[in-house]
Amino acid sequence: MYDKYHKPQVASPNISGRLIAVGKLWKRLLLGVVVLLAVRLLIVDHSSSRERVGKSETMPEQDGAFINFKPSKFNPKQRPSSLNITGGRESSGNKSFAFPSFDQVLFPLPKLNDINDTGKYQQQSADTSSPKKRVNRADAQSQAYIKDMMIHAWGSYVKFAFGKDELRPQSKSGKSWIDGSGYAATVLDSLDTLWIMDMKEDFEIARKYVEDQLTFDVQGGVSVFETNIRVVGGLLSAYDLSGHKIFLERAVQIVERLLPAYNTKTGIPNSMIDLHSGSSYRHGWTSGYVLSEYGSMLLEFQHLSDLTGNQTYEQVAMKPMDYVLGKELSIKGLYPTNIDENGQWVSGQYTVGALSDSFYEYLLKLWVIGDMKDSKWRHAWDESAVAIEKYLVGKTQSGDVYLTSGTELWKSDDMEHLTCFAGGMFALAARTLEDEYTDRWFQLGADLTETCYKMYKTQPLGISAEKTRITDYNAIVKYYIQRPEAVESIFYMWRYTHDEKYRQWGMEIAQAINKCCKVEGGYTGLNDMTADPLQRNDQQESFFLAETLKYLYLLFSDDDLISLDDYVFNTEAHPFLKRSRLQK
Ligand code: DMJ
Repeated sequence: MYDKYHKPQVASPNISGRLIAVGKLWKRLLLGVVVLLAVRLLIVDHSSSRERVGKSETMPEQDGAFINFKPSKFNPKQRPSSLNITGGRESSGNKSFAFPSFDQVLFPLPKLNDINDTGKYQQQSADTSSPKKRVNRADAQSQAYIKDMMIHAWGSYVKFAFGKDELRPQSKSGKSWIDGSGYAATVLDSLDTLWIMDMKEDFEIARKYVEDQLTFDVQGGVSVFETNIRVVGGLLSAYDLSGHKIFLERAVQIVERLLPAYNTKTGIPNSMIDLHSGSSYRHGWTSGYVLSEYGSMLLEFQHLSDLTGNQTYEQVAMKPMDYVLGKELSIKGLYPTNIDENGQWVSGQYTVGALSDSFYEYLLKLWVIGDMKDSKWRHAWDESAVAIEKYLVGKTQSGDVYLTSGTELWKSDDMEHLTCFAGGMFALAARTLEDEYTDRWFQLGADLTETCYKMYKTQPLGISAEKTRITDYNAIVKYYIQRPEAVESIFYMWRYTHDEKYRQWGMEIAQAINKCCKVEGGYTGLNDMTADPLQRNDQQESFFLAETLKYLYLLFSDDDLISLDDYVFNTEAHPFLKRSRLQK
C-alpha cells in the first residue's frame, strides 16, 4: 500500500560507480549536517530570544495583553517528581545537542514561554504560515462511502422518526427521551455533520425544523450534561459553520433553561432538569454529582458567552471547575468520579472512562480553544496526565498499552470503549505544546489508538465490545452501541501523522458497522457483539451521526476541512471555532 510513494528502482551500478555513489552520499550527508546545525543554531537563538521576551512579560500585570499570565503558578520545569522521565527532548537546563525533527524545523511548536505571547503562537500554525506546498489529502471514494452511511442513517431518521430524539431502525419508529417528541436530539446532533458532508438540502430541512418547530418547553427530566454536549454543542457548531442566527438564539434559549440546575450549595449543577418547570435534581442511580457531567459544561457555556457577549454562562460553568480544581486530592491530578452535595469526594476509584472521561478532555480543550493562553487548564491537565500514566495506564506482556480504572493500589486489565477517546487527547496535547513530555504523550496516544483498533480487529465480527480485557482481548461487557471514541482517536492520529494505516483501520471499522448494523430502517447497535446470529438492539444513537460518522468522514477528508488549527471538537464531536478565530 505504500508502493505509490516508492521512488522508481534504478539498475545497480558497478564497483567504481558504487564508490562514486558512496562519495556523493557522504558529501550530501555532510552538507545535510551543516544545514541542520545552522537551522538548529537559529532555533536555539530564536527560542532564547523568546525566553527574554517571556521574562519581560512577567512584569506589569495591569498590562491587558498579559492579564492571564501567571508565571509563578505554572512552571513546567516543576513537574510532579513521581515521574521518571525517559527519552524526552533536551530540557532548557540541559543543553546537550539534539537534531531537530523535520516538523520542528518547519513548524516549531510553541514553548511554554510563548503561551501568553499575544498571537505569535497561533500564527505558527502549519496551515497559515507554512511554506510547505498544500497537499490535498482527501480520499474521495472513501468519503463517499461514509457519506452514504450518513445518507442512510439520516434519511431513515427523517422518514421514520423526524422530530423525535432517536430512531428505532428495526421497528421503523421514533423514540423520545422525554414526553412527546423530546427535543429532536438527532436533528440537533446531526446539523454540523450534514453541513460538513455537504448535504445542504438535508441541512436546510433540519434548519427549518429548528426555526419553525423546535421547542424546549418540554416536560420531564433530561440530563443537563447530555443536553449540553448534544443540544447546546450541536447548535453552537451549526452556528459557527453556517452563521445562521437561529442556532445561536436557540442555544441561548436552551442554556437559559439549564441555568436553574446550578442553584446548588457548591455551584455544581444538578444532573437532571425539567426544562418546563426548571426544577432540577440529582441522578437516582449514582451517588453525588458525576465528574464527567459537571466537568463537561464549560467549553459550551464559555463559547456561548464569547458569541453573545453575555458572561453569565461562562461564570456559572466556571464555578464548579474552580471548585474542584481547588480541592485537595489524595493523588495529585486524579479526581474521584463522584462528589456529594456538600462538596465531599465520594469514591476512591479513578478512571478515564465512564463517569470521568470528558472532564479530563475538557481540561485540555479549554486550554486549546483559548489559544493556549490560560495556563491554568494546561497545568491541571498536565498534572492529571502524569497521574493517569502512573496509576491507570497498563501494558500487557505482549506490549499492548491500555488505559483502565483503579485505585492507588491496583489497576484493572480492561479498557472501556469510552476511554478510547484518550488516544486523540494525548496526541492533541503533544501537538499543542512542546516540552519534555511531547514525544511521550504522542507515543501514548498512538499506542492507545492501536489498542482500540485491536478491540475491533480481534473480534469475530470486527466490532468492539463496550469493555474488553486487553490481556487476551476477551469481550467483557458485550454490547455495542455505535460509539465513536476509537475512530475519534484514529482521526486525530491520521491528521497528525498522515500514516495510511489509520485510514485503513477506519475503513475496516466502517465496513464492519455496515455489515453488522445496517438494516433497512437505519443503523442498529448490538446487544452482544459476539453473538451469531446477530442480536441487534433496534437503536440508532444520535452520536452515531454526530460523532462516529463525522470522525470517519473527516478521516478521509483534506486537513483543511475542519482544520485542527481553527477548531476544537466538544466531546460530542461538535467543532467550535477557537477564540482567536471568532469575529469580534
Ligand atoms: C457521547 O455522547 C460523547 O462522546 C460523550 O463524551 C461520551 N459518550 C457518548 C459516546 O460514546
